Amino acid sequence: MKYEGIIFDLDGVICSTDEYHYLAWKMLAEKLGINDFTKKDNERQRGVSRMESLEVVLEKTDRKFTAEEKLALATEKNEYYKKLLSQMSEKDLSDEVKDTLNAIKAAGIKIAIGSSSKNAKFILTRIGLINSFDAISDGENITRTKPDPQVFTMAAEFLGLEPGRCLVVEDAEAGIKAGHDGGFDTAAIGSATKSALATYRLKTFSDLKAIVL
Ligand code: B16
Ligand code: MG
Repeated sequence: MKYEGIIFDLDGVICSTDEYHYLAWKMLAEKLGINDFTKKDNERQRGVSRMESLEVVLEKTDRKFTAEEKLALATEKNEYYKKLLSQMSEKDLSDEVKDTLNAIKAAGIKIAIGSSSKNAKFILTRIGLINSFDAISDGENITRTKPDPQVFTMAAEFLGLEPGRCLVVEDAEAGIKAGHDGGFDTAAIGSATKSALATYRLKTFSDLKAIVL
């Protein structure tokens, strides 16, 4: 087996919560009178922390905010985001993702989540995957978000594997850099395929099977 463990990013890889992040930031932007927050701006928010994501929005206004006000804005965005998440169910997990994860597990390969999000366990519960992974490394156990490798090195540690034995699957350029800098091979999907650092590029999630099985 080429890899003993696969570490999956969550938002934009396992499920489409990346779209909800975008919608929630757009709601906040519009409340601040910023009407030109676009998907292109949102690309820079993939994988990075909530507070860094807020700065991407605030670059688009001349208004100045104190640290306390910024915290309140990030909390407000998270409330919009959680409202969108609470409407999710097992129907938001695609058959392609479910079948691919099952095939990887059946081959005896360990699987983990490596997500910057503090909402990761809530999302996994909504889509019925909370008990499906051998380890979960997320925004609750890290001090630095992607592009720092910490979330992935901790996931590998939780699996009891060396980074060189694991593959990281990511939709964010920041996540590919994190995987690369942590000594992992990486499989890029979606916008992360632009990254020159990716080991593999997936057209669709199930392409993983040809790489790892
Ligand atoms: P939260 P991932 C990341 O999740 C998102 O891509 C990123 O846009 C977000 O800012 C970050 O989680 C923190 O999320 O506000 O929910 O704690 O892609 O690493 O699964
Ligand atoms: Mg992601």
